[in-house]
Amino acid sequence: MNKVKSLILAGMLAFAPALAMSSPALAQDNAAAAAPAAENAAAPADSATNATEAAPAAKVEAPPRMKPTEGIGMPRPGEITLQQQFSPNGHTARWLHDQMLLPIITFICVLVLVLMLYVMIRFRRSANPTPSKTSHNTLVEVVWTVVPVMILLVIAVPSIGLLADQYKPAPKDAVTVKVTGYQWYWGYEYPDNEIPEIVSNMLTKEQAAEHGEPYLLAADNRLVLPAGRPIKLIITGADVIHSFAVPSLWVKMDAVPGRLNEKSFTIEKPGVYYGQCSELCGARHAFMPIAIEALPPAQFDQWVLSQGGKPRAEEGAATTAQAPAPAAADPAAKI
Ligand SMILES: [Cu+2]
Repeated sequence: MNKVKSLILAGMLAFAPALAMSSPALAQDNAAAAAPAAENAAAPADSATNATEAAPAAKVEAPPRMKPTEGIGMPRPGEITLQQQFSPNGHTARWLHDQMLLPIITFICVLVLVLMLYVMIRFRRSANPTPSKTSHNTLVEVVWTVVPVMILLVIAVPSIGLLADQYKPAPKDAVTVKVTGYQWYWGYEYPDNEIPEIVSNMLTKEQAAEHGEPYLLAADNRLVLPAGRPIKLIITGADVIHSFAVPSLWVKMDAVPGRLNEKSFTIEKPGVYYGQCSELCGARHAFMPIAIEALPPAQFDQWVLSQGGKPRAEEGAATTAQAPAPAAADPAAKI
């Protein structure tokens, strides 16, 4: 019904040909135009506003463009450790790095330094003119073999567990997005939601400042994903090897031409998370950022509709009723 209405309305506005030809593309433009307009209501958008005025009557409006939180989902000045994490694997990884590897490395470095200083001072030629000729000591040799093995074993347990988790296949109800790396921008396609590829380019310095976003990380069309639902990215490259990397979500996967790489993860909190291409891919490698906008599930469905896409049946059910819904919606998934 809505579509019929929209066509009539659009026809009256003499937009009919454009709408019929490329309605998803137009919706995308609308979303992009609506976002800045919502952000600074004082500054009226120009010609694009006409399109957005026509749209709400017929189409679902995209949720307003989310503002990033300073220091969240982006690097902070002077930061030396990993970024704050927003996915389960990210927490494990950061714990492994900060609580386990770093203390062990520090302890070993300090121990070796102290031993060397002791040897250099205590056994220098003037203090120890006739050196010992001892060449073997069974106890010491056993200790310095067994202790490192034990340390490696202790590290191996959480490390291999994390490695396995990182390659765990996504569950069936995961939201699937095909990510394509191009020289030098990203394309995001939602095959299950029937949303064709959305192209994402970097914002200029002026545009980024206008939107209150970090330059070199902000993008015009973000990769919109639901928070709290499992996500499956199918990652590929169109020309050369790129790498899709978002540090705060513990996501990094090469985008290789002719190959489909898979990455699954869950975003714990709604927010804006930034990343960059992390494989040297040519002249403008530094200018193809990744911006992920994680929306609450209901808003994500709204966004899918605003793009002319279809929220999947089980996703819709999950948003209306929280906890028991996924189990109840399972039979629907088989249809
Ligand atoms: Cu690159």
